[in-house]
Amino acid sequence: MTTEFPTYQVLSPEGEIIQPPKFPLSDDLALKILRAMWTSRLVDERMITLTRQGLISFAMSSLGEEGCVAASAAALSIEDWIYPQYRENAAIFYRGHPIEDYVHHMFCNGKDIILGRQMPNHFGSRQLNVVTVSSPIGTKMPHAAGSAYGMKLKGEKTCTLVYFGEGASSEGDFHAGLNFASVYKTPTIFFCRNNQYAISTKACSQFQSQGIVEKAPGYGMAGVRVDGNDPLAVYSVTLEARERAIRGEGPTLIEAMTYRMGAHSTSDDPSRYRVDGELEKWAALCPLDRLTKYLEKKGLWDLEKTERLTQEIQSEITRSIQVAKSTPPPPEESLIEGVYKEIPRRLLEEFKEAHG
Ligand SMILES: Cc1ncc(C[n+]2csc(CCOP(=O)(O)OP(=O)(O)O)c2C)c(N)n1
Ligand SMILES: [Mg+2]
Repeated sequence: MTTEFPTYQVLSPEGEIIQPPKFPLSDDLALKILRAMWTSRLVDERMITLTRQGLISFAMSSLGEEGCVAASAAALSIEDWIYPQYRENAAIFYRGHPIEDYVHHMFCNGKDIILGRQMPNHFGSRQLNVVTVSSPIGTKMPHAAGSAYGMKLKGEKTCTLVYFGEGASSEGDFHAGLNFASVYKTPTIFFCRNNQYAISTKACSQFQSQGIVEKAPGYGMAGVRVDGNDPLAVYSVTLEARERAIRGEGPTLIEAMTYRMGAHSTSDDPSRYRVDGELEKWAALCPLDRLTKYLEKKGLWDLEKTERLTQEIQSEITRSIQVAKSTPPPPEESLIEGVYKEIPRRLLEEFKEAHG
């Protein structure tokens, strides 16, 4: 990596403060981040098991990336809009999204807020200002720039944050989103999770630049590279980017260096392309262990607390799965409703023909 964009780090892998952060994280928020990280980790694990049991069709995991997601979400205000790519359920859990609602969505049943109109793992929440995931990669970047421009025009003191993987930077929407945001100085945070892979494509085959943050000067915007497995560092740089946005100084590109420790999705087998020793190296840098050690050193956490918290989350997941299993599928009419103000005659005819 170049020296122009060194990797900002606050915590060592052993949870020691290496340098005090510019924006310190309060103990309350650190504990809230830890809970969101555990929720994400355990929910993902159980959803993957459900795919193997044939109960749901698809799941993705944020294993190893929960730290950068929960800590960046913690730096925002609830009025700020979040645009997830898909590996960011820690952000919606941080905002208080109930596990049960998430599980209904994964089952695509009648209580799924999008009524099964998308694949599982396309979560979102209107109340929590988290825009639903959509499958085409990169499409959220112009949306985040545009809606932030709207906030600016209305004089609101809010911003948007869009998450994306390093692979998404190869899409035209990346350029369109960053350029628009920079030209119009929109209050947008472009948060890249550089987890080293886009499915099986390694980052070094994805772009010739050193990384993603090197592109920030080209767009004339602020950029920072951060250790994505260091929640204290991520919180600090995201809060700084938010303050810059609210002051009217425009967008920031954050590149969080992390690693996708799980498979891309339940349709992927990473053993076919992972480099030997890589997983072990990153496992030693696990953000959940790092934050836990930091809190233990402060006397705020211990093994018993971990056991209590994980049991509480597990039983909530189990209860949610039971409810979701016995919830009926979405009404058939939802196939044609919710898009047009008035359902076109042709669609109605097709629906009647199919459903007698
Ligand atoms: C426009 C588009 N092209 C290709 C795909 C297939 N696809 C889904 S995820 C993915 C990889 C994205 O990698 P990255 O942005 O690094 O995110 P990560 O999965 O690593 O979190 C690809 C190519 C897609 N969904 N949309
Ligand atoms: Mg990636």
